[in-house]
Amino acid sequence: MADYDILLVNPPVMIENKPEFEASGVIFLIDDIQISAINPGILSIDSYLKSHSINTKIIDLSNDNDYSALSEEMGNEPKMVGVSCNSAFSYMETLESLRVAKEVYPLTVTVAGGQHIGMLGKRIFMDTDDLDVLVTHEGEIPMLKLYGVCARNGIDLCDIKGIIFRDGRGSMRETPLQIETVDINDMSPLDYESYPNFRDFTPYVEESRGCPYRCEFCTNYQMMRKVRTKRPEIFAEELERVITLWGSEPMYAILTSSFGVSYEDGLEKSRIIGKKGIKWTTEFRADSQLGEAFEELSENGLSVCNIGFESANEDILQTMRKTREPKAYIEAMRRIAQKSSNIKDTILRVNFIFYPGETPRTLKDNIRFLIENPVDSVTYTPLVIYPGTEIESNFRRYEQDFGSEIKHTQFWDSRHAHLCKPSRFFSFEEMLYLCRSMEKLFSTDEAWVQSREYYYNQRDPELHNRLTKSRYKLM
Ligand code: B12
Repeated sequence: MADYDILLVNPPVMIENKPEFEASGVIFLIDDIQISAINPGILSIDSYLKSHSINTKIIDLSNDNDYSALSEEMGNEPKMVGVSCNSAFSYMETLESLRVAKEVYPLTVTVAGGQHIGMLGKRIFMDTDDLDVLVTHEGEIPMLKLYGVCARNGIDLCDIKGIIFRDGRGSMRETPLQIETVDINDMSPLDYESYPNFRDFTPYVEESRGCPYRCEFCTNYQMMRKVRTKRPEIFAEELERVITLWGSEPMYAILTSSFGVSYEDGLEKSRIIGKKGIKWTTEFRADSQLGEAFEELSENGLSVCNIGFESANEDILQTMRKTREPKAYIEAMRRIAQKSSNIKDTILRVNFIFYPGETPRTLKDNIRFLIENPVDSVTYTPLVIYPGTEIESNFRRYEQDFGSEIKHTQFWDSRHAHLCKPSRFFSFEEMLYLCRSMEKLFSTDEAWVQSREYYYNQRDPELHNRLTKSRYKLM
């Protein structure tokens, strides 16, 4: 009798190999502080399976330096082990977790899924023999069906949509992709207490899933397709439960690709949070109508407002497919920055990407924008090209048009994600230095630190000091 039937694993981060160089403040995790966020995909799958009376267990290795907890926690041969790979920075570690699982129990069915690995598709099977099934998109329904097949000792996986597996003869099989997604309003509530040491992580409520926009550099549209928003009353119930578990002290993350895709809905949810008197953070687009309600969001406790602005240059915005109306988009960002200058209680953090096609003129536009419209904190990251994004297939054109070049190094190649030389005007190294310098020049020290604290274990008493030190860490 197994201790549990399905073990779900959040693997370690970047312990297999380290980058050959460092870039801007956020692409690489700071050496001595590990990101401390619940893996929301794992928790969602776990809660969904439990609601179907399946015995599951989560282990989180994201702050570990080895896999010993995995071999120790395998129990009496679970039927399935599911490993989540939501970023390239845990890819090698996902492969190793699969290897450890197979080594301990060769007959256990290994499954992987997540934002990074799902988009890799068949390519993953070239990197490992230890994976039985890859779930390419959302995991709740495929995991339930896979369990059904395993529990019956069945072998026919072909009825499960959106999976890739090796059949009995070792050939690769891919089932038709017709994404089956859960209704996030109808799912039983997340079982946060199942997540080991959940109080050490940032509390969160999932507000919506999916994104209607199709930015060239993002996987979300490919991965989730439909946007699904949680109804305010369901959101309120979940928030209530989370606050009961974590209390009102920590900063809460409201998880979404873009908060309040519908303006009224977003505003209503902010009022719900406001009544609870907690601090919270979320992200929305520069042209979201919510920008107009910035004062009210702040009064409702929004403490760190992330805006995925990406660029103040119209051509770059169009290359990215961020917007079809770049002028209006930049103006909307300007209005948010101006509103924010009169508001003390909310840190405005604005994200930029150093993109293929940048020239001195495009960079000057960003510098001019930030001088004219100071914000509290800036995140300036080189583009990372992830599998499954449209830019992955468009890149050849950028090589010709802009002189962009993929940077091949052992670290990035092994993880199937890539940095690039952006254009014939900027070398790779110049880009890295410029990104880091832009963050230093246009963020205040205090806001830069405060806008990152919630990524990490908020109960760590030394966290603030260590983050402050890392801001000026030399490359
Ligand atoms: C919120 C968020 C964060 C938060 C974490 C939130 C928290 N827990 O509090 C923070 C800010 C901490 C964060 C950090 C990082 N993030 Co982030 N993050 C997101 C974001 C915006 C939303 C994630 C979300 O809400 N998911 C909701 C859940 C339900 O969906 P899900 O995680 O995809 O899970 C589903 C499927 O993927 C699948 N699945 C997942 N695991 C498994 C496992 C199995 C076995 C199966 C079958 C299926 C399966 O099923 C799940 C349920 O349907 C996504 C982009 C997006 N819109 O999704 C980026 C995203 C995941 N992040 C990304 C990155 C790069 C990072 C960082 C590396 C950034 C950095 N430089 O520091 C770090 C790494 C963190 C880490 N520990 O590895 C990238 C990953 C791209 C890639 N291919 O590598 C994404 C896709 C954004 C992008 N650039 O396009 N992130």
